[in-house]
Amino acid sequence: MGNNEEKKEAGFFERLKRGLSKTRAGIVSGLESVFMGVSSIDEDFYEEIEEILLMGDLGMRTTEEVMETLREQVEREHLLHPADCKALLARILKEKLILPNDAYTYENCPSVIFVIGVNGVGKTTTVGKLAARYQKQGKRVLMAAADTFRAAAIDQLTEWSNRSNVPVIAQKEGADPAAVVFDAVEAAKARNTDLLLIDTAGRLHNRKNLMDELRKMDRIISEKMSNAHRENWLVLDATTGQNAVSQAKEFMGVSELTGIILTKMDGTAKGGIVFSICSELKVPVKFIGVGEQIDDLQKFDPEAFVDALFEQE
Ligand SMILES: Nc1nc2c(ncn2[C@@H]2O[C@H](COP(=O)(O)OP(=O)(O)O)[C@@H](O)[C@H]2O)c(=O)[nH]1
Ligand SMILES: [Mg+2]
Repeated sequence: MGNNEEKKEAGFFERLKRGLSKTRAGIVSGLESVFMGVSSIDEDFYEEIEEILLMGDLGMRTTEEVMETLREQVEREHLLHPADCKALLARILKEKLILPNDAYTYENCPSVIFVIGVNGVGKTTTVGKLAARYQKQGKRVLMAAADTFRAAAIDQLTEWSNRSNVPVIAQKEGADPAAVVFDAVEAAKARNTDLLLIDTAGRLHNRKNLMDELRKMDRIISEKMSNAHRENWLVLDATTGQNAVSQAKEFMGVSELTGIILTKMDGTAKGGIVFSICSELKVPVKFIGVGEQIDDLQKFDPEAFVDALFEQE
C-alpha cells in the first residue's frame, strides 16, 4: 500500500496528531506565539525560532541548517511579517525529510527484514505490528524469534503471533540465535513466504558479543536468502533524543542500514529528533511508532508529519 493510499485511510492524520501531541505542545505552540506575537522579522525573532527548534530536539546541526535557509529565503522572498514565515518554515522542514522512492519496494517482492537495536527500544513490538499489518494485506508473513537471550522475549513474540495469526519460528531460551535465523530462512523458502521479519536481542553478555552475534545472523541471511530483497532496520526510541543518533552509529557496523523505525513518538516532546536522524544518518525513517497498540505504527510521511506539527487544533 502506497503512502497516498495510507494517508486516505480514516484517522491516519488524527492518529498522527494525537501521537505527536507532546512534541506539538512544545513546537507548535512555541512557533505559533512567535509567528503571531512578534511584530517584525529581526534578530530576536530568529533567535526565538532557533530556540524552539533546539528544544524540540532537532539538534544543533539541523537547526543551524534550517535557520540559514530560513534567513536566505526570507530575504529572497522579501518577507516582512513573521506570520508569513510559517509556511516557509514548514516547507524547509519538509525538505529535510526526503524519503527515497524505493523506500517500500520490499513490499512488492519476497523480502527479509532484519530488525536490530538496543534493549527496550521497541523491536519486538515493531515486528509484531509489522506482521499484523502485512498479514492484513494478504501477504504470507513469518516471524523469527532470534532474541533467545530472555524467555520473555520469545513469549512476547509468540503472543503477537497469536494475536495476528502470523506464524513464528522460535527455539528455547539460550538457544543459538543464528540457528533460529537458519531455521527461519529455511522455513521461509519452503513456505514461499513474502515477508520474513527477524526479531533480535538488544543485549547479550556485552556489546561486542551482541555485535558479533548480529553479524553472524546477517551473514546467514545473506548466504541463504541471496535472492530475497534485504532490509536492515534499526529501531530507535524517540524518547532518548540525541542519544538515538549515537546509538545508530554503533549499529552501522553490523550491516548496511536501509531503514530506521522511530518508536514512542507518543511519549515524548522530542519528536524533532526525526529531523536530526534524517539529516545526520542519511538513513530514511520508514515507520514511526505512535503508541503500543497493533495499529500504532505508521508509515513515515514527511509531508503529513510536518503538517501535523504545524496544524493548530
Ligand atoms: N508508547 C509507546 N510504547 C512503545 C512503542 N513501541 C514499543 N513500545 C513499548 O516499549 C516497551 C519495550 O518494547 P519491546 O518491543 O519489548 O522492546 P525491545 O526490547 O526492543 O524488543 C514495551 O512496553 C512496548 O509496549 C511506541 O511506539 N509507543
Ligand atoms: Mg524484544
